[in-house]
Amino acid sequence: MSKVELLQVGPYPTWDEERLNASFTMHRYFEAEDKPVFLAEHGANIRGIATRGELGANRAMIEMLPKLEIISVYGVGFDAVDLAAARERGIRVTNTPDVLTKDVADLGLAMMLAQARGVVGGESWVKRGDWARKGLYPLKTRVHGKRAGILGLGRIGYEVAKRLAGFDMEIAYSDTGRKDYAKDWLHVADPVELAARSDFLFVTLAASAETRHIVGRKVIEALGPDGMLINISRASNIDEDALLDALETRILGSAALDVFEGEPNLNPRFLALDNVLLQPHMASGTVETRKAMGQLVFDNLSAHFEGRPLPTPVL
Ligand code: 8YV
Repeated sequence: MSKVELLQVGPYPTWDEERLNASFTMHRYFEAEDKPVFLAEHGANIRGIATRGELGANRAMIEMLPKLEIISVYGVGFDAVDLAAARERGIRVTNTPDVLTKDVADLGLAMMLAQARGVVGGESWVKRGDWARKGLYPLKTRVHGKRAGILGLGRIGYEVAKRLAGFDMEIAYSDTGRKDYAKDWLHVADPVELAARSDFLFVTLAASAETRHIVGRKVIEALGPDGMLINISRASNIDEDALLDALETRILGSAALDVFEGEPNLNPRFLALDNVLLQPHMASGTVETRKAMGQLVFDNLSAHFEGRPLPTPVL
């Protein structure tokens, strides 16, 4: 029997590519020079899309695939998939929740600590010989005991808060309502109010059209010149122009960011700043988690084409 044909939107680690290639015919979209021509050539027989969180599948792509049945996302975020287009045609969508939650939270904490304590600058201080030449490294900011705000207390926000509790921080969160699993933490409905009472504001919201630019000028100004914004969700949750303006003028103290509009080609204004920590969208990037994510992508596709229930459906 011939193998089911899939569209592969972006590269995966070798172990995932080998497993997918063994079971499916993979059409490597990301290597095609002329993408519309590639879709016109191969689209007719493609029954599934294997994509990544940040790459998704837009309406134009979905419409070029008349036999499409399933979109399997390597990532928890499915905001880049046009769900309306999928729903209209009864196309299933899956993601990879849970397996990445703790790694994403770990990186959020690492970013806060690294940025507050100047870990990256400290290493340059040693390597550039400044320690011997100039003396002691400039003093940095304390983390423990400070006030943390979590914008979005879902799975990732909850794991961030749990870790912050270990640093004796005062924890508050904004979400659609009070969460019964967050009894020790203060619920603050308004994100501006949350920012105003935070030294460190973590953005851990699942992104959607409704949350676009939820962190805008008002939230950023409320966080203020001593505050730090940490984003481990999606760039669309933040008004990037407002953020850049505030960082440049020091209306906001600093930021630690793992995600950017137009990544990997981020706004060059970020590169000129000395009050940001920039990470290459790697919060889920451990071997252990990426292996589990790849397995789930494969398991969802296999289950669908073998007529079994999907392990982690979105639609
Ligand atoms: C990416 C992510 O999918 O989980 C998400 O939503 O954005 C990430 O895990 C990952 O970078 C692989 O591309």
